Amino acid sequence: MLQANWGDTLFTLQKGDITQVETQAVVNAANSRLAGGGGVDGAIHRAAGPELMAECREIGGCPTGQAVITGAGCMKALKVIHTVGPIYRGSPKDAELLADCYVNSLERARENGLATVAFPSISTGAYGYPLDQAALVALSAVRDYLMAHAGVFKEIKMVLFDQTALDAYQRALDEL
Ligand code: AR6
Repeated sequence: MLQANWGDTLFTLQKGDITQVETQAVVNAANSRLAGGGGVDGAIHRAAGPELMAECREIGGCPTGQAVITGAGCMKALKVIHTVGPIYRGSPKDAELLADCYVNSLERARENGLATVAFPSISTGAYGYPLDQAALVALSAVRDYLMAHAGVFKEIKMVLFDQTALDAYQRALDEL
């Protein structure tokens, strides 16, 4: 399955580069200093230009599991929502913090009246969260939020960078 309808919101899985996706809000998998880095964070900062780093510097940081919002520099999106995933340790706290990332990002989007949001697979690169487990946590958190906030969003997309990630999220969606 590549899509679902949760609380009147279309939820889709797609493969691609999140900086190229049509969406009002792009979620970034940042670090707690909002200092930029590799992976999707690096790609978003490259696409947005230096304005994004200037805004991040002004905010200063973001605790794990929380989310902050900035402009999107020269990207087509209106806003970037920076969230900080947990570094995977294999403790029960990991799933809680990862779910918080999705919930708090959706909260920032809702507060700012953004109807479409694109997420990357948070914590599954440099932060080492096993893909299959992360996919289940991500999808249940998004599903529960959308069911509890019916009609708030038009579309939520998960943008997976490669086929392995897309397959893992597809399996998780079938399992839910
Ligand atoms: N579009 C969509 N997904 C992408 C893209 C892209 N352009 N590029 C990479 N991914 P990661 P994390 C996927 O490491 O694990 C940074 O240095 C990638 O294949 O970007 O949360 C930050 O500054 C993987 O599946 O984020 C932090 O220090 C997923 O995005 C740290 O890494 C997440 O991988 C955060 O680590």
